[in-house]
Amino acid sequence: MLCKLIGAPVQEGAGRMGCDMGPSALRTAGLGPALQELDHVVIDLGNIQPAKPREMTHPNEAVKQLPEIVAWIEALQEVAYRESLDGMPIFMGGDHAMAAGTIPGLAKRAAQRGRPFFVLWLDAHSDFHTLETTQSGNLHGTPVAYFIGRSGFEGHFPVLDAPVAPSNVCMLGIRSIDSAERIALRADGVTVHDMRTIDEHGVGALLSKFLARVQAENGLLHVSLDVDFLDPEIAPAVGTTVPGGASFREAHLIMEMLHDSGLVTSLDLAELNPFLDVRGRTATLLVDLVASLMGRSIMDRPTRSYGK
Ligand code: 4U7
Ligand code: MN
Ligand code: MN
Ligand code: MN
Repeated sequence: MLCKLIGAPVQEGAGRMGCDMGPSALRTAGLGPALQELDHVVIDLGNIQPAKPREMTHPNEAVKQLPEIVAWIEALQEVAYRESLDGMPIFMGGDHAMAAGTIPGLAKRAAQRGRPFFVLWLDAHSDFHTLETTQSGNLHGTPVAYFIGRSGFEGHFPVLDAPVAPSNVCMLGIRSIDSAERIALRADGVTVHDMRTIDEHGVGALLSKFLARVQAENGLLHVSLDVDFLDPEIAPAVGTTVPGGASFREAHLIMEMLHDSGLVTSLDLAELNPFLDVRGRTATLLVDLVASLMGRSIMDRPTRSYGK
């Protein structure tokens, strides 16, 4: 498989700086070589550069860095559309506002191909705020509401060519939702499997059900992985930690099942903040998770342990 690494060093969507170093940390942790070891062809397209932000304001005064984020979204939508013509784009973030660029670009490509488009959203948060409902004003909390076509972005974020059907979005790992988000998620019919549901049924059963649907509909599947999906004990390099996240094995099982399904056509790695990492542990874990997604399995990999 041709894997295209694309750096998206967005940091203006998060409350704290540092996500701009994400692509660099993933390269340093050996994302490219890990994929080559699995016999993939890897090309690194470097980092995306947004155009100069245009002046722009919003009546919700909480909203932060709107011109910068709009510039990023525009640039990423174009790149995602272009680079999804062949191979598997792997977008190295960057805060999760990146998904307001990558996903609409990929969804446009799917529509052009006449294929249904699905999103597996792995996150502690639902990122379902609009520009009107966000209270923190951090725009990494808005991409899902935008790409499914909720109103509340008009005149600011680009008009969508192909909104994603809310019923084609499956969220796993959720454990922090604001009330405005909760109400809208129910109304729009997004599938939300929170941590309690994972505890009760196991990630395997929940994921199989979703994958069966993607397969039955001959869909293209995008995976958007926010580092805070993982428990902060194993993935400390994130600005918005929420306790009680996915375990090491839950995360690997998801990746292994995704690999076996053969359905994944693109990937976001979002919210890695290397400034908050502990000796590269989180970046290394992400590389290992991507390797699982791309075909590494326990039976044919050397054992690696942290520490000395
Ligand atoms: B992330 C939050 F209030 N909902 O709007 C907000 F809890 O990409 C968090 O998932 C958003 O990390 C988190 O600021 C965005 C908050
Ligand atoms: Mn997120
Ligand atoms: Mn999150
Ligand atoms: Mn976050």
